[in-house]
Amino acid sequence: MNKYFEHNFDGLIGPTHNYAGLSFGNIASATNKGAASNPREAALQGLAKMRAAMELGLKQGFLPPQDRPHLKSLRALGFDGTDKQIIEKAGKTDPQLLANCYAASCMWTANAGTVAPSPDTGDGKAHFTPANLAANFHRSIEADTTARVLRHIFNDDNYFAHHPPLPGAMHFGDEGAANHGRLCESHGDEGVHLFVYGQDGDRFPARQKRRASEAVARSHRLDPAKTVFIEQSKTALDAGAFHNDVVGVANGTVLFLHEQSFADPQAAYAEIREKAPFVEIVEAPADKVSLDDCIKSYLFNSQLLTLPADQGAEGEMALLLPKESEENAAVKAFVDDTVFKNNPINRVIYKDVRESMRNGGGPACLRLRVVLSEEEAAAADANFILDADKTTALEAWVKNHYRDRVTPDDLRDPAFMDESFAAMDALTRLLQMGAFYDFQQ
Ligand code: SUG
Repeated sequence: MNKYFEHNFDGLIGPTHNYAGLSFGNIASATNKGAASNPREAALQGLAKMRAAMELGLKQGFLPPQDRPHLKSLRALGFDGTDKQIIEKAGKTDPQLLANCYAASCMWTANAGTVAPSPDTGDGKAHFTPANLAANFHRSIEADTTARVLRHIFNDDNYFAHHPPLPGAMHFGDEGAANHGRLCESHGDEGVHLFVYGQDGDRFPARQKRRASEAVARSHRLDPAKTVFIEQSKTALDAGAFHNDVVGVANGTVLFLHEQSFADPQAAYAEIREKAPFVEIVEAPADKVSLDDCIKSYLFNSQLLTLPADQGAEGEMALLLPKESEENAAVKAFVDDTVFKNNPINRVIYKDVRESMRNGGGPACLRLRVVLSEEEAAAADANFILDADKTTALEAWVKNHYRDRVTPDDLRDPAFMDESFAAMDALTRLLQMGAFYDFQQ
């Protein structure tokens, strides 16, 4: 029998990770605007999280960072001359635009795209749609390269179907897997897909459009009897849940979420229960954990991981949470209570991903889940599937090339661009990618 495994593809955090306050509606991003970042620590924290998942016996992959500063975007916006002149001109005339072109935001691979595994699709292939990320300029410039990265790693038409990012920009704003979850009895069984979209709140705009989710479900040839479209609550959006994965996560038979996640929770739960009768809904009541605590601690931006057969009982799950959840008394009490109660969540791991958290990205933001059969996994590019040795090699690459402090002023310094490109050049050699990035063309 062809066995299926969930592979988490984390974003390898790039050398230009910085705090530029670029994401309206993302409270951490706004709060930390202008602070000094530590890209080296950020990338090592990310790799340590990947190690922790591998130590649980889980399959771990990664997506490489994108080339930043993105000179191609700066050129398209009218900056010309040599690379150095482009940085200097942009730094003088529009430092905020330069910061947009410097963002390392592709690290949050939950926004790289939406994936439907082969048991769920009409043609039996795994389908990928890169997110257009139209809501924020710095994120919208990720889509083309993300499409290229996904095609590069999953490069076999027999197994993988790649769709282009949705057209129509904001009209079909699509933020990828951050607003999508899959319920199933086991990874290889046909799954039920939950697509969560938003309507603009009073305070913050919604990024994911219903029509975008519908288009992705159509392209992926999902069975309408196995898809649910759910409106996010405006209360959650306005509290800072700019993606639904800040207030809920689905894995296997479990939907783990805050009671104020959905606009009409009872109707949503009824449809989910009808389409996925096996579902177990584990809900945090607002009187135990406030939305504010959720957003500060990223309780629900945790990875809910089904443990392999030799690591636990059938269907047993571990919750991999950010440290901030351990430090919040109400959240910690709820997590302890959840583990104590009779449900599949039996183990808890707290990891330090603070550098990412300060830009509003927790453990779940940092990974794209790709369920693959053994055959499909063998068809994917092995350079992007991790083991302990490859992780050590990536750590050495980070230590060699990354700064431990980046401030807004550094973005104006062409030497920082040169360092970043040198790092990316070395990475493409390490991963045998050829001349892959725009700056290498
Ligand atoms: O899109 N932050 C990202 C965080 C994405 C988190 N992803 C998920 N929830 N899945 C965003 O808002 C901040 C960049 C800055 O301000 O420098 C940023 O892009």
